[in-house]
Amino acid sequence: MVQIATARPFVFDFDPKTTALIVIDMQRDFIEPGGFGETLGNDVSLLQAIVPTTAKLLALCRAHGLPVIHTRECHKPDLSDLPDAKRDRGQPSLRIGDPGPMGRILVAGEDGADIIPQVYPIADELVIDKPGKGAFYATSLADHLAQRGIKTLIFAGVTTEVCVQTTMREANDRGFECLLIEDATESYFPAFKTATLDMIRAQGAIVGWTATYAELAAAFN
Ligand code: TIU
Repeated sequence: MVQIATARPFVFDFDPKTTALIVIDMQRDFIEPGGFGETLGNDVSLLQAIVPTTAKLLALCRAHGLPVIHTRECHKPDLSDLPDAKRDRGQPSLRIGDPGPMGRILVAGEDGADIIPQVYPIADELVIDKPGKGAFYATSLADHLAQRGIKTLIFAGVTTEVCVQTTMREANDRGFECLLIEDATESYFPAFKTATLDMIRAQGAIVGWTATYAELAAAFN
């Protein structure tokens, strides 16, 4: 067992043999200018701060043999998996499926929907394309984790209060122990990140635990 004695709200133990890293939606569409995040009116440069730490987290987990799963929020080219409610929500400058500078916004196979090079999947790492904010909705993720006997999930990615928190809550309801790496997740709204970390670990880790990359790395030694 690996133990992070200083995790929040209290000590976090996990068995590396039944633990996977899940990196949520580190896509150009959210992190680079001209993509979905910017069409929603956000300053995407805020998310770039976590890229080096997320890359280190990937290297750490790969070195210790943890399975790595990447997710991408995107839709089929015919948009058959895009609900009208999601397409029509708000007043973005470009809607999902519209052509943008990195290809069609949030569409599978387009440059913008792909993962940024710094944290790109390697070898046989699973990449889950998901039409929703949560990675369990309408995907094979639950079956994949069950087949591999995974009980604990370490979370990273963007954005903290949208796709990361939604997926973490889905996982928590399915019986997984969940740890979010604080400096490998980011929001367009710093106050929302702080609030999300607080609400995840409140009430005795009601959704899960949080720790920094350095705390996780130290625990492996
Ligand atoms: N808008 C926002 O903060 N996030 C998303 O739309 N998707 C993800 O979080 N991946």
